[in-house]
Amino acid sequence: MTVETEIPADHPRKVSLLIRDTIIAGHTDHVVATAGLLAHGRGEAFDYLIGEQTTQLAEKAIKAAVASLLLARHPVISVNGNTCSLVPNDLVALSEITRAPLEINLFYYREDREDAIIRVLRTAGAKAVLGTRDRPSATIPELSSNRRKVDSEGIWAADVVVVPLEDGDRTEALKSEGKFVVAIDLNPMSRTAIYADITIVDNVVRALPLMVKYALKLKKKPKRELQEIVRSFNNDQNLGQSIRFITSRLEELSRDISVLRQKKPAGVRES
Ligand code: PTJ
Repeated sequence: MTVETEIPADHPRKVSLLIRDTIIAGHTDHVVATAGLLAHGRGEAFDYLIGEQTTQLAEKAIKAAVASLLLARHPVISVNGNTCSLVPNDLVALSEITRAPLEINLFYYREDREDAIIRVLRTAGAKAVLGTRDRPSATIPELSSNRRKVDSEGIWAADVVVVPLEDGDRTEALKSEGKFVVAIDLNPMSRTAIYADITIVDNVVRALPLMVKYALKLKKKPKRELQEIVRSFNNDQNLGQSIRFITSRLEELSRDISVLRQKKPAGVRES
């Protein structure tokens, strides 16, 4: 990957700039769509609102999401350009631990993008990648975008589908096909977020490594316990609390903006 700029080690926004550089490099290498750069900017803005941290609410959603993957008959992890560029190693690790194949599914489909994404996933250790043009495919009738074409042995046959960082229409379509949808989206008000069964309101760069950690931990738990974790999760409630988290954080900041000058992010943890 080609990195655009030297980022000084002491830059206060170093992590954010490094992530941004990864996305830009992904775009140069044809992994990330041009619109993916804009999507990333939108994500950055929402990440700022939650204090660039994994909230306890997101962690609860991560736990439920991983439990649902471990309980699934046929789980699949959908991969787009942004996710592939940001967290290829974690995608492969999560796929292996949960036995959920990776399937490339692009909104802005181009053959060179598909090839570039396969290369990155294979370099990260992926043994099999579904959704490629040489694979058997099926069509999701409710969708008119490129995303309608899915792998016959992947998303088409899946009972649980993970959709990290998506545009708005696919979750509804997957739901009408009877799938259980896990979304990762920093915007708790997006169409993807509100139609998914479990929405993780967090940055994929933090959420995916945590999902891997929970997958290793929960894999050892009995089925009963996993079922209880999924059953007790309420997505509407979690999204509502995520919005409240943002508003109360903003209210606190509006009373004392100086906390933003401190080194640590000014996050308000929910109890
Ligand atoms: O690679 P492709 O062709 O499949 O295209 C992928 C993009 C992302 C370009 C496409 O799905 C798209 O246009 O998405 P949207 O409509 O811009 O929506 C992206 C959503 O993801 C928005 O709600 C963002 O806030 C959110 N988002 C952006 N970056 C992140 C994120 N959520 C979690 N982690 C991020 N790093």
